[in-house]
Amino acid sequence: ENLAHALRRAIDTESLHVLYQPQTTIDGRTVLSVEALLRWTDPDMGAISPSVFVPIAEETGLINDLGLYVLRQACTDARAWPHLGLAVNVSPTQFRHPRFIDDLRETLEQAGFDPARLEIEVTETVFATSSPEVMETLTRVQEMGVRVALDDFGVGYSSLSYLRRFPFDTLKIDRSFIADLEIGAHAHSILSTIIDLGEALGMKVVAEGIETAHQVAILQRTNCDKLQGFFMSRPVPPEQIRGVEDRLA
Ligand code: G
Ligand code: G
Ligand code: MN
Ligand code: NA
Repeated sequence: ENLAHALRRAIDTESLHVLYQPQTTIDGRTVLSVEALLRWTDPDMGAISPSVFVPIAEETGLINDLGLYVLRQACTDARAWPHLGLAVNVSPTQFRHPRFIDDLRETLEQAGFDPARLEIEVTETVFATSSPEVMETLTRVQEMGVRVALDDFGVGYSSLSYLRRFPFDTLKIDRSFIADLEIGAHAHSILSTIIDLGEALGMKVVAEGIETAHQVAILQRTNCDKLQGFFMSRPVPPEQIRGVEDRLA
């Protein structure tokens, strides 16, 4: 309740900010795109994680304004890196909102942003209700020239059935599969099999949560397309992106 009010105020006063985490080639040296990650620091409560306030925004109907705020901010910031793609998280409720397609189109037009640079990331909970509307929205997003990534792939109940039914452009393998590389005996086989599955279905595959040079070395021997994780770069403010590119190269 209090948190919802504070969040409403933060949206209205534009006091939320967006960090960007690079997604690189599999040698970890060339930045190809960035993922926008929302941050909220309340003057009284301090830093509040999106894993806390996004669910609140979903419950209180603030999610559409919040989602548009991020999209607008990210499209504006990303003008400074015309050579990079931009990934933006879209919550399930926002994706299913009847206005989502119109809002997305208007935001891109107003920002003068090339839809081909944008990829939205959705989690599989969106597809749990296999309504015709969800497929319709997915199709219309793609017709606009915007790509769609399935985020946190592999941790849900029926990940494989969603892959079969929905034509995602990109598969983002959940970071737990990367973390498992250090411990699980079969982790390597599971990971490379997921990557090959994505490739076979014509999708780009992104491995997230890369934290060590050892993990980079393993991923380099697979068909994975992009890496993302703290080892290359933590999420950074927009003015630091150029510096990260220079450091990695
Ligand atoms: O960046 P961090 O690891 O704190 O993010 C925690 C969770 O919040 C992740 O699941 C991430 O996808 C989500 N998240 C971060 N930024 C956004 C955003 O702008 N919109 C939505 N819907 N989720 C976000
Ligand atoms: O659910 P989603 O993939 O959108 O979540 C992105 C979140 O993952 C961000 O909040 C980001 O801070 C976090 N993240 C990014 N890279 C790493 C990493 O290498 N390790 C861990 N533990 N978290 C990461
Ligand atoms: Mn994401
Ligand atoms: Na993820």
